[in-house]
Amino acid sequence: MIKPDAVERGLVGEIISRFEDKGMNLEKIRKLTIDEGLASRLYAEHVEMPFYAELVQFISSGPVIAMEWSGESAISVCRTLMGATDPKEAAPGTIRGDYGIVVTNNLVHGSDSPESAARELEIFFG
Ligand code: DAT
Ligand code: MG
Repeated sequence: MIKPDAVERGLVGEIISRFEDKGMNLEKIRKLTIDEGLASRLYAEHVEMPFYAELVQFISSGPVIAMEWSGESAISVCRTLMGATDPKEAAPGTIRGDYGIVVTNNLVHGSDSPESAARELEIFFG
C-alpha cells in the first residue's frame, strides 16, 4: 500500500515502477481513503503500541493506493525494496531510504507474511 504521504507527494508512479522494474506483477490496484474503522482492522496487531493513535490518524489523513503484487518471493522481495521501517535507518536505494525521514510517514506498507497478505487483501479487495 502506498501511504498518504507518498500519494500527496506524487510518488505513486515512482513506487509502482520500483516493484515493476524488479519483476513483480501488479494484480490489483485501488485508490481509497481509509476511515478509522478500516484503519483499526488493518492495524489490529499494533493496537497496544504507543504509536497506534498516531498511526491510525496518519493512515486516514488522505487517500492511499492499495495494491496486490505477485511474483517470486513477493513478500520478502517487496519488503526489501521498501527498506527498514524507520526511514532514518533504511538503506539508500530503498523506497523509505530514498524518500523518507520520519517513521510515521514511511511511504509504504507491505504485508509481512502470507497470512497477513490474505487478511489485508480481503480488507481492500473483498
Ligand atoms: P512495517 O511497516 O515495516 O511492517 P511495523 O509493522 O512494525 O513496520 O509497523 C507498522 C507501522 O507503524 C510502520 O510502518 C510505521 C509505524 N511505526 C512502527 N514503529 C514505530 C515507532 N517506533 N514509532 C512510530 N511509528 C512506528
Ligand atoms: Mg508491518
